[in-house]
Formats: sequence, structure tokens, C-alpha cells
Amino acid sequence: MITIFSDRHRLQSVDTEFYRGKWMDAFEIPRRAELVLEAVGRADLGPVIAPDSFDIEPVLAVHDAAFVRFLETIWADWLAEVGDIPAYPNIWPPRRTRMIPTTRPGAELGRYAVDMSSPVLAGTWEAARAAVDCALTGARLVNDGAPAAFALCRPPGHHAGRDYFGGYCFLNNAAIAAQHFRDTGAGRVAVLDIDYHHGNGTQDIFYDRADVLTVSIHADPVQEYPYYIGFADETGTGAGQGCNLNLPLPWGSGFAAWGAALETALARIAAFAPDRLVVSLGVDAFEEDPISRFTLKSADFLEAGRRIGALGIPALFVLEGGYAIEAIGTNAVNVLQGHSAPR
Ligand code: FKS
Ligand code: ZN
Repeated sequence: MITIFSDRHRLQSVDTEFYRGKWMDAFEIPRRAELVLEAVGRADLGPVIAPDSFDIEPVLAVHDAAFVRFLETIWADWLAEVGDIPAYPNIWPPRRTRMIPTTRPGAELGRYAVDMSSPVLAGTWEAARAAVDCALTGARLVNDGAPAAFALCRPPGHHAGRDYFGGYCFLNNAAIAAQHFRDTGAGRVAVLDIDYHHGNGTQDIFYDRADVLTVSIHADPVQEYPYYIGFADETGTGAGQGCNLNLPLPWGSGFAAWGAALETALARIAAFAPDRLVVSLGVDAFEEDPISRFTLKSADFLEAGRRIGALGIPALFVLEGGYAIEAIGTNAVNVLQGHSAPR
């Protein structure tokens, strides 16, 4: 399986993040991607290539144009007004706000940000674009006949919606790849999100569409980020009715419950009979993950990969979360090796 990796991911790097009222050592750090890359090499998974450069069109097929312009330009505005420090919102618009454009970067950040975990830096736009390029290059390889490809994306993407960012995510790599599959001939595309956190951005982007099935296994949003969304009764709307499946699980869930949810997810995907599968590959359901509360073991990720592979649908894996530094590489590569294992 080919891995697509860009070292431009390092442009998104902070030492600390605001977590439960304190500045703590950051969880979403460049070392995560480097460790996954090392594990790919150790496991002899296959070649690692740099991404091709795509133009902005596939990004605009998913994200709002004003939001994209904001992401591209906000750093310069912040730098001019505030200086060379990470850019955070200083206010959020309340409900029933008219959302009139402002002249101040702190307020514009609040218009589009959902939380405090995703500061904009000098290199954020370039890093986010590089991650999208990894996903789109992987999609191209799958379109060219590869049974699977691995987009080693960083920053992650599944919390980014049409016009919002947060949860370490700026552009929704998986959604952009799924839309790109549609725009290059796939009639139906499924997105399977196995990150510990609900893929709220991805769900939201495709919620009213019948051509893209979104399925997510995640921690109960009553207890866990991104909260408010990701409940089992969210099944899609309009033409997309029945094309979203949420499988929330309580804190403490292990492979007994998680594996059963995966079976449900895979049965739904098989019934949908997609031409392409995008897997939002987070490995933060791991038992040692420092910010998560599921108890999957490294071997469980191998089994998850096998089961996904048994679908036999050409698949693009897109890296999302996973914060147990010592195991992130093994866990991610286990899914990929399970997927490629002969059956
Ligand atoms: C609140 C602590 C939690 C946000 C957690 C984000 C999880 C991100 C992720 C992704 F895949 F996107 F990286 N912070 N301050 O793992 O879902
Ligand atoms: Zn996550």
C-alpha cells in the first residue's frame, strides 16, 4: 500500500494547548505524524511518496468560499494587528447573531472557530493544504486502480465543516477526498470514521445527500468532544435521509462493543454498495490514549483492518487522531496491514 506524506505538516506546531482551563503540553504534535511514518517504514507497508499539488477547486467543492478565503488570509491580518503569536478567537457570536463582517482578526476567528484547540499559525494554511494534497493524491492512486492508499494527513480534518474549524482540524481531508471521488466518476461513496471522536464536520457536509454515506463509531457526545452532535437518531435529512449512521458508545467501551458497532457499520456500508470507501483513520480508541476513554488494544486495530478489507471496496485511509505517542504508529499501521492481509 502506498503512503502519501508531506513534511509540510510540521508547519502546524504548538507546544501547548488550552485544556480544561489550563495550558497543557499539546497532544496534536508533529511527532505523531513522524512516528506513523516510521512505523510504515518498519512494517515495510510499501512506498512513501510526496503528494502532488492540487488546485483549490476540490477544497471549494466542500468548503464555503468565504471560509476558505478566511483561512488563507487570517494569519496576515493577525500578524499585523497582534504579532507573531498563535491566533485564537477572543469572542464567539451568540445565537441569533447577524454575522456582519468585522475588521478585527480576533472576531473573525470567532466567526469560524468552534473551540480553542486549533490556533492559526504562520504555516497553518500551507500545512492544511498539504494534508488535502495527501488525501487527493491518495484518491488519485485509488482511482488509478490501487486497492487501497494511505494519506498520512496532518493536521487532521474530520471536525472541519463547510464553514467552521476546530478540534485540530482546518480543512476536511476525508470529505474533500470523498467529494473528489464523486467528481471523478464514483456514483456512491461511503465514509467510515473510526476515530474516537465523532466526525461532525464530515457528517454535516454530507447530511442532506444520498450519494455519500457517512458512518461514525465514536464516544457518546453527551460525554465527549465534539458534543452536541453525533447521536444515534441523526440519520440524515431530505434526500440524505438514511445516509448517516452514528454508533455512539459509552466511556470504557472495549472491542466487544466497538467490534459489534464495526459489524453494524460494515453491514450498512455493504448494503449501500459504494464504489469507493474513505476511512477516517483515528486510533485514539486505543486503551492508552491520553485524551480518550475506550479500551481497544493494538491487536484490535489489526482485526478492524481485516474486517474493513473484507468489504472489498477500493479504500482511501486518511489519518485523523491518536495521541498515545508510543503506539500511534503500530496502531495505524495495524489497520492498514489488516486491510491488506490476504483472505
Ligand atoms: C478540549 C479537549 C479536547 C479536542 C479534541 C479533538 C480531537 C481531534 C481528533 C482528530 F482526529 F481530529 F484529530 N480537544 N480542549 O482526534 O478527533
Ligand atoms: Zn479523535
